[in-house]
Amino acid sequence: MTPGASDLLLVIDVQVDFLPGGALPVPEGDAVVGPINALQGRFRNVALTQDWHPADHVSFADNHAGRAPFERVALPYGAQVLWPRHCVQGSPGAAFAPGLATDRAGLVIRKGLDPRIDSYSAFLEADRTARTGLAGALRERGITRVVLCGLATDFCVAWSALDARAAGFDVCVAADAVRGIDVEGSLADAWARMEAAGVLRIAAAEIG
Ligand code: VGL
Ligand code: ZN
Repeated sequence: MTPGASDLLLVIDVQVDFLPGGALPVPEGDAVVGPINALQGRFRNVALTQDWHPADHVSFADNHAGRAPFERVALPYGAQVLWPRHCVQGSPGAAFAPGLATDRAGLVIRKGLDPRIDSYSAFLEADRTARTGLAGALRERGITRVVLCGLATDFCVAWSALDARAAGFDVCVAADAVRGIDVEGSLADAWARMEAAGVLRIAAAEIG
């Protein structure tokens, strides 16, 4: 694939709290930074996302009495995994990973701002109703294909990829520029759901 004017690299949640040593570390999360920086140089259009939660966010286990991280709770919009407190707005853990190139991004989108609703997806919050505006912004820029990379494969990358498909974009995931959390088989599930939706798995070396 040779990226052109209608292709966008969408870099999901490469933030301090998702790196080893962070609040919600993704195994080998730091390994995506180098490949993503290299990929950015091949795209004219780059967008970055940040998970960006208020302190009272519903996804934080410590906001639910007697609950522990990685347990599931039922919320009005469905089942929610409870997470360690992470990516609190303006905190050091919410910052982009040190070393991640950010200068070429034309768009930075923050998600998960509503205290009552989680948002793994860069397009649509977990209530499946509230929109971030990303789909419209990409359409206005003439984007037809989205290539995803970043963290975590089985949550924010997968949900964003599926919603990009649902919004009518062609979608690829750069398989060696993502890493997963893998809670109870979530990684294999995510790849299966993406494949079924027509999301293409591509190696970073095939892009350029
Ligand atoms: C993410 C869990 C909670 C992610 C964000 O970026 O994949 N995962 N918040
Ligand atoms: Zn989050």
